This record gives sequence, C-alpha cells and structure tokens, in this order.
Amino acid sequence: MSVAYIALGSNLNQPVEQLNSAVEAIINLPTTQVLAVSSFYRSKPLGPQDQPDYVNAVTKIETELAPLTLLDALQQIEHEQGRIRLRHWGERTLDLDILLYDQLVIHSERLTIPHYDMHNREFVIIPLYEISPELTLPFGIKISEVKNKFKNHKMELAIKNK
Ligand code: ROI
Repeated sequence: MSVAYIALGSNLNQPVEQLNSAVEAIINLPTTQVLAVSSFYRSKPLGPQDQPDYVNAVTKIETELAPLTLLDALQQIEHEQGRIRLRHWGERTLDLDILLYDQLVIHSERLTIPHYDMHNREFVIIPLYEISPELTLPFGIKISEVKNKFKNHKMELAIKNK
C-alpha cells in the first residue's frame, strides 16, 4: 500500500459539484481508500486573470495502484466529467494532479512527482497542510515550513455540502 496526495481544481460548470463528484469517483477506484479530504478553498486564478475563480482541495489516499496506473485512472475521471480546457493556463472543468506518492521522486515523460510547482501554490499547500500538518516532503522539506510562506493567504472556504 502506498499513500498519495491528489490536488483537485475546477473553475467551470459548478466547481463545487465537480470536486464532490471527483472525490466520489476516487473513492470508487479499485484498491484505493480515501483517508482525508481537505476543505474546499476559493482561489484567484494563477495565470490569465480573465477567468472565474477556482475551487481547490487536496485528498489523501491509500492505494495499490502504481503511479502511472493512478494517473490513467485520474485522467479517466477528468474525461468522464467532461473535462474541457479552453486554453493553456486557462479555465477547466476538472484538474486532478498527483502531488506526492510516498516519498517517490519521478521525472518521466508523463509524470513529475512531486508536482513541479506545488511549493509555490497556496491553493495546494494550504489544503495539504490542513489534512497533513506533520507531512515531510521528499528532500526533507516540511509542509509546515512551506505553509509559512502563505500565512497571509486570503482564500475563503466554499461550502462542500458533503
Ligand atoms: N489557479 C488556481 N487558483 N487553481 C488552480 O487549480 C489552477 N490550475 C491551473 C492554473 C491554470 C495554472 N491556475 C490555477 O492549472
């Protein structure tokens, strides 16, 4: 069994519903248990500003799916929820990114773990810290220290209704 963290993001077609049904779909993946789901956070877009605000969250799972198998499964969920992506760094119905997988470091064509920009994104670090404040990332980086960069964040919570 491995432990992985997945970032969820949406800013189109009822983002809260998108995240709720993505969590439901992750719960239903084979050999996978969802151990925690963070609050849902409303965040300003990183990238072009002329797009709606995002709703972001992080989930912690335990799984027997290998990293690339997990990636395939998450991409299938994105497609099943009618993933639309209008432009590079633009609005999308659902994004599911593997942030961490045990303490693995992977640089392959399809997959970079840890997620290449997670340390710079408050909408990833704040929900990750919420569910795993004791976490240590690869290379000995403590989530609590990364989080201090964002202690003045202005994200508000969205109502999860589940
Ligand atoms: N901005 C925010 N706030 N949240 C996201 O999930 C997100 N995802 C992206 C880009 C376009 C980089 N901006 C984002 O892929």
